[in-house]
Amino acid sequence: MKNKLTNANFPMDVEGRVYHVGVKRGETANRIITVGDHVRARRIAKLLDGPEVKGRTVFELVSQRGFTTFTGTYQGVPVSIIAIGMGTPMVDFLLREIRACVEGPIAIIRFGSCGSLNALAGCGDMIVPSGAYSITRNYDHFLDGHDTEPAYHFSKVFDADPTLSRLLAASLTATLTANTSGCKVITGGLNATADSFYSTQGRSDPAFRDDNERLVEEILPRERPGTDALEMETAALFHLARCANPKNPVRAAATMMVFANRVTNEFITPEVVDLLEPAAGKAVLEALIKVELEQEHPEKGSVWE
Ligand code: R1P
Ligand code: URA
Repeated sequence: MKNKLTNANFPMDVEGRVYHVGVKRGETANRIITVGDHVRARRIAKLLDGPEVKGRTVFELVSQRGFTTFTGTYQGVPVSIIAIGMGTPMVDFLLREIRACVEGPIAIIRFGSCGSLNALAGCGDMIVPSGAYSITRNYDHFLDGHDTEPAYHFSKVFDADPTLSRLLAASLTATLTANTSGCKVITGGLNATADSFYSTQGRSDPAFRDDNERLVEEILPRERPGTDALEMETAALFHLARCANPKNPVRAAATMMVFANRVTNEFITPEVVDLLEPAAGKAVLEALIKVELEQEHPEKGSVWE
């Protein structure tokens, strides 16, 4: 951060740039795709309208805290693609700080990767969950005398926006059937958002005590049947969208590429990712521009005008 910050409650610099994402008003659109990986974000940004449409290149900003924002138009509609890195705190930074920079309703789609718990969702398939919940490690369980407490906590389910999810599933089905061989789109199940790639996703690691041997195969299917995907951000997004002030709503949906199949223990190859990411990215953009948003407020002097 180059400039002095004002307001300790919600820090911004003198230009109005938010503290972690680094953007200011006019640099992010009401329609947003969020991903973990900045390489994926750049791949999707390549699909945005070129200078021949608006006479300017796509806006790009890498913040000091590792958020990468691209803003431009897709088929003439303003959109932003924002890479946030990994984990639920990054979702919290993203949504709160973008909210402070965007007037009116927000539509946001997370386009991530996941581990699949569904034998029918193999590596290279896409999942569109109807809702998401969190799995968090109960630190107390690991204290002496507390091991009768459960080691992992399951939240209740937070729903995806049904309209945005339907548009997303339809767009993925249409685009991927045309572009990639044999990719399936799995809808209607749940997504589990874990606070670790390792312990809370049931991966064994002899270097640490995790008490997670029964987590994925036994406890999770009993606690939350119908779970298709395990990843690290979506429940935070759906939860915070639900908590948004209804005067300024946030509509959130998600799709995940299956990178790991936890039933068969397979991992996706880089060649399949190279094929899938741009094709699915295009489908996500197409769903995002279709959703109706009341009172979209184009900022004066915004980077897409
Ligand atoms: C773990 O490898 C990361 O991959 C998944 C998880 O949610 C976690 O962020 O999503 P992204 O590929 O979007 O980062
Ligand atoms: N992302 C995750 O969080 N878990 C996986 O197994 C694969 C991708």
